[in-house]
Amino acid sequence: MVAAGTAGRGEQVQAEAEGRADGDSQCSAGRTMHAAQSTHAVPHGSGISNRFALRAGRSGALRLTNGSARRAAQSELPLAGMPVASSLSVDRELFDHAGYVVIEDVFDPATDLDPVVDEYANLLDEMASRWYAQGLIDSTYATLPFAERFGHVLNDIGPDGYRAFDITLSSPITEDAPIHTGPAVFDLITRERLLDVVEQLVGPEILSNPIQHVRIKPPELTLNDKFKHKNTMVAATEWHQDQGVATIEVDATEMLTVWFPVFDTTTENGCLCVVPGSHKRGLLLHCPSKPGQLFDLRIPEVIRGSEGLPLEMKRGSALFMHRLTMHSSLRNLSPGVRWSFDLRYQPVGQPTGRDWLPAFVVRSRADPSREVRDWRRWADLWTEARSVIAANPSVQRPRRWTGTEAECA
Ligand SMILES: O=C(O)CCC(=O)C(=O)O
Repeated sequence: MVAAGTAGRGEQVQAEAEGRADGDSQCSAGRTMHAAQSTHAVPHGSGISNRFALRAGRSGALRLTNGSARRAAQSELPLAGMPVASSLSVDRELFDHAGYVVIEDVFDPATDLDPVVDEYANLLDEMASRWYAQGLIDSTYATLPFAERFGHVLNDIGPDGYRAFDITLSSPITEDAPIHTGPAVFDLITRERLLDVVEQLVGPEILSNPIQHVRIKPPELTLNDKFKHKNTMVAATEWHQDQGVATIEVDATEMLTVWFPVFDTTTENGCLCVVPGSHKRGLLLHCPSKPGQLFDLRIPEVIRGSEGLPLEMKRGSALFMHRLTMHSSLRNLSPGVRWSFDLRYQPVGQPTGRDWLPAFVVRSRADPSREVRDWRRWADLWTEARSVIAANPSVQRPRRWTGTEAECA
């Protein structure tokens, strides 16, 4: 554990997050992944010149550190070894081929991410004080570093306590259901550089889809049995497609997932895994969990079949992913926190798949006056929706899967 005296809160939490632990580091989507990914070389005659400096990340994913990777995407490189780009300009062909792209330096750590870390440190302080005063937790754990403190507070309060930190409303949605809607989070959702990338994939009229989460995962070892493997906000996530977790109305919506780490994510601390090209398989069956099972919703092994690629990602980078790309995440076996946001965007005017929750216009080239620019207005949208749902819970509709399908037995 490192706690640099002069470091900002972001640097301190990053320092806490560093370190290694042994454990399951495979993105097995039914079987083990390619062992040879880290040895991929640029094939002879691939047309990739020195302009495209290639280096292998620790995950083995090839990173294209400069400019377009179209030629690689078209055929010459294996799907498992791509695509990461440092330019904000999206190569649409590459995205359409792989079903995702990672872009580096979308966020500036100091100006974009550190304020979020501070906002959450304050929120943790506030919640710990409140719950302690209510006799719900044993201590405020005020002297502990963020990751440890978060783990202790969660252990005492239980899985429901996580809802106070998440950026969406989860069931049961009552008049006082907790949610976090702070200015630093709003600034992330509406960050211009991020929207510049989203616009290339979604078009110029962009809606923020309310299917969004923050996942602050303490070291798995610090969580007690109330949590273990039971909550995808703090534990690993099973294989799924984002279209599969929304209602059926979302099927025609060009929903884009944007996932980004607040601190570097690694195979040790639970990075995301994807199956490149899997969006071309269409929507796959998802099985809801049965009583006693430790997951929420997943594509059964008999259907998923393919191998996954771990996407280790740097602080500041962002993953842009097709709604049908199969993905999951690994367990956090590191001694530090694994922290990410997953947001979704779509063209204005299409259903969100959770139409009882508030969507808002983040960018409108045609009529910028439609954009919500004040975080307080955004927060109000959530409290207004909460009142409507609390008064009439039937506005919420179930997801499409029943679990009675043969593959879910
Ligand atoms: O961050 C994770 O653990 C999972 C994220 C995810 O599944 C998603 O964004 O849809």
